[in-house]
Amino acid sequence: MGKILHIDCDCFFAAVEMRDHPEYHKVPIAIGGSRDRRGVISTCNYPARRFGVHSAMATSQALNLCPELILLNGNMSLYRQVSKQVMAIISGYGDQCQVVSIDEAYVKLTDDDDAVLIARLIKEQVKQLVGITVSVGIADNKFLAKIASDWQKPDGLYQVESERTAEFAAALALKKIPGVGIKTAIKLQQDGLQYCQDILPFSRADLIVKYGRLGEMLYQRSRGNGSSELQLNRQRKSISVERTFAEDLTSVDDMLSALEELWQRLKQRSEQANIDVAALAPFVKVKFADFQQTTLSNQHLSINLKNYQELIIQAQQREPKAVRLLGIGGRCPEPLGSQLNLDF
Ligand code: TTP
Ligand code: MG
Repeated sequence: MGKILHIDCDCFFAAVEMRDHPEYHKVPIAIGGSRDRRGVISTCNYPARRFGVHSAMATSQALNLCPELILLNGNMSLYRQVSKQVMAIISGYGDQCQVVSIDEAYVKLTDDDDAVLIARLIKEQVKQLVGITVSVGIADNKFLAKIASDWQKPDGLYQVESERTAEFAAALALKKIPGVGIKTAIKLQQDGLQYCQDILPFSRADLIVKYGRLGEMLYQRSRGNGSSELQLNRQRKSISVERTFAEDLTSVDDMLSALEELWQRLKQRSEQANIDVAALAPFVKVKFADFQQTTLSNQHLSINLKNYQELIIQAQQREPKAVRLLGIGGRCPEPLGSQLNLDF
């Protein structure tokens, strides 16, 4: 069976900054919003991690933990460009390559490939041509390959050999399984379940009765089972965010202030998914108090806050009714695959 490689860049945004600013090499740096504006940390380099700073932490907390932390705004278009270079190198090593986010991808190898050699070549080439390090995991499926790439970060290379799969999986903490979030992990721990080996004594049926779909997932992952099918050339047709309000919005002003929050979320989500919204056309979705729904879009507009404001004002004028849900998003203005390459 061909091996799966999972490649993940080390402290990606921070690594690009360190590459371009050698003076940041040994000092703690982070990319994130400012403390005054209640910003959060996108990521930080490894010196900063030693202070306990991590992604998604409030900037104020990060600065408390590490007062000398150098905080940078970040440069998304540069990171996207670097991401493309990394992905171009990776995709040269396997016919099947699935880009999962801005800094990670899977490659499926054939039986004849030497997985360790290819992993080393990818690491070397990214280091030489792009100037950052990646960590690579090798295993029989995507789940274990992803765990393995994290095993010896940074600049890591770790293989879970087929014959060691069961043993390796059994020793994993349940919270390491993608899809088991912190809340779920705490709930499982309260039930006396902390490691994959704690799941093994239970039958599949018992786990499903007790935990539903999570139970099925736990049954499979604790045995080291996972998919090795790559989703190829997945092109994102659209991206959107929406919110249902506890109390209906009754004025345009209410809608416009709700829009601000949606706009922040849309930007964040598209950045995380590495989608360039500049290539998409904006749309707004409005559901009224009577559950009637309308969608407004404009193929000729680009995505920015001002254009969403205009679409919302138009939607309100079309149906001046109270609003229970507001959504904004972007979709491909052209038929897929014609001119656009969304890289995702
Ligand atoms: P990750 O691969 O999760 O993190 P990382 O590359 O910074 O660090 P690691 O060495 O542990 O892999 O995410 C990739 C990039 O995505 C990261 O550099 C910044 C961005 N990001 C956010 O903006 N917010 C987040 O909460 C996370 C997790 C990542
Ligand atoms: Mg990473």
